[in-house]
Amino acid sequence: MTETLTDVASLFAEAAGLAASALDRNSNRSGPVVHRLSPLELQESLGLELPAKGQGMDAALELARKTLHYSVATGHPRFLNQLFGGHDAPGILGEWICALTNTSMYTYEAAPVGTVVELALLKRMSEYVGFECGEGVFAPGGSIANLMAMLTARHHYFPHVKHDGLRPDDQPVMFVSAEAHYSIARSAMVAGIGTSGCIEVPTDDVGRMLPAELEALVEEAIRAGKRPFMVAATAGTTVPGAFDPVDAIADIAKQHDLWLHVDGSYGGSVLFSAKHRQLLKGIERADSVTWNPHKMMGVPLSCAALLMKQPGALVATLGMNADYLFHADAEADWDLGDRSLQCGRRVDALKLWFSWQALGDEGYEQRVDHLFELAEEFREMVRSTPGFRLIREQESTNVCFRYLPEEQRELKGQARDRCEHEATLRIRAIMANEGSFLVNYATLDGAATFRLVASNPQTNSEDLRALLARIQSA
Ligand code: ABU
Repeated sequence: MTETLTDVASLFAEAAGLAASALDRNSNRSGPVVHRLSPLELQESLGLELPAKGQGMDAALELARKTLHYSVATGHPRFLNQLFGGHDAPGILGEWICALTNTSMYTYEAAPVGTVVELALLKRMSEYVGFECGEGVFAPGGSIANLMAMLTARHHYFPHVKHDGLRPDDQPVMFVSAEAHYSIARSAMVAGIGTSGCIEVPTDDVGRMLPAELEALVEEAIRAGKRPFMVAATAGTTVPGAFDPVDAIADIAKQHDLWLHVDGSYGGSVLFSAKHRQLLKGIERADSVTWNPHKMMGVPLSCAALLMKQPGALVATLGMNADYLFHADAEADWDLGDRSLQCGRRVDALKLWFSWQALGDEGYEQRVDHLFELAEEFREMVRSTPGFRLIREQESTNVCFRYLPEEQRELKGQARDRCEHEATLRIRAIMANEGSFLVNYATLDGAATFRLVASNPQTNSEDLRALLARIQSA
């Protein structure tokens, strides 16, 4: 296939039109969130055979149309399913430029703009956390950022592991709330600590780690001959959006010489909000923090950062000094490659840079405050609508609730829970199949529970009322 400049120019002119219509779909609230097909139907509709003979650029445009048609409109105001939502046009432009520049973040030489932009963003985010001379690195998501934090903590207390591996008498254990993200236990598995060395700390009735339980478990582990080395607090748990009491946990970490990590993948963005920032009180006492701008800040996926209090800790842990790539030249200090678990790495910082320039700190603060207000408005609707009840009462952008159909309202206790469980599963499936709303669910207190996430500032009262009405009618 020969590619002429005109072909490329017309491809991207068409693509710009497609992008505009895709974003337009997000303002049509009565249109579907998804044109849902079964996996087999979707395979058929997409036509997945790969041709022996190239089909030219028009084929790419046709694939773009199909991809957009069958993809979930995650920017739609009735997509309430994940910890992200909405769309961010400057961020999308940043993502395009990332693809156009097609480079990798290991060296300043290969990615000069990405390097200085990433460093500037890490500095600003560190300032928000309260790390005076902090540093960090961007990661492909919160899970990998949490893993790098755990490896760094392990290196701090067990530096011999880098070369020799764990010794039988090391016995490292770490602590995390029972409602934390599964990536922490998986990181313990990858780091050689084992999932049994990832000790779950009980939570209170809104899902926050109980510091007294943490202290008791740390002491119990010491008595059992283990070496507690880390506690991971969560700022914004995945299901109810709970914020662990970081300040109280930091006291225990200090007393027992534990590395304190805060998984703020979801809730880190609350640092922008003067009104809600107290939820993260004490975060500046952490040794490391994960913060994903692709969640509450609405930056396109994936955009996640690991922030470290101690400069140099990441390179000490992960650095491999591959001299064919990292040359000892005048710019070597600018190379970010040895801070990361990855070698090839996308320039995810660009889209955050574009987005932050467009919105500013104030724009993010307004966004975060608005999402909290939206969630509270929905909580009030749930409280005041017969048949609905909240399963967690708390300050968060997540709302966990269940519905009991009218003819079952006499039920109590476990019978009521069972009925609500069935209703959640069946009603959710109806809405997902018709594409009217996508709202996720999780098991809370033993029964399936809707988890609505206020993640898109375009979602409004009309959408929230329509959701309750659709749940009732379904
Ligand atoms: N990384 C956790 C995301 C899960 C969710 O969006 O619900």
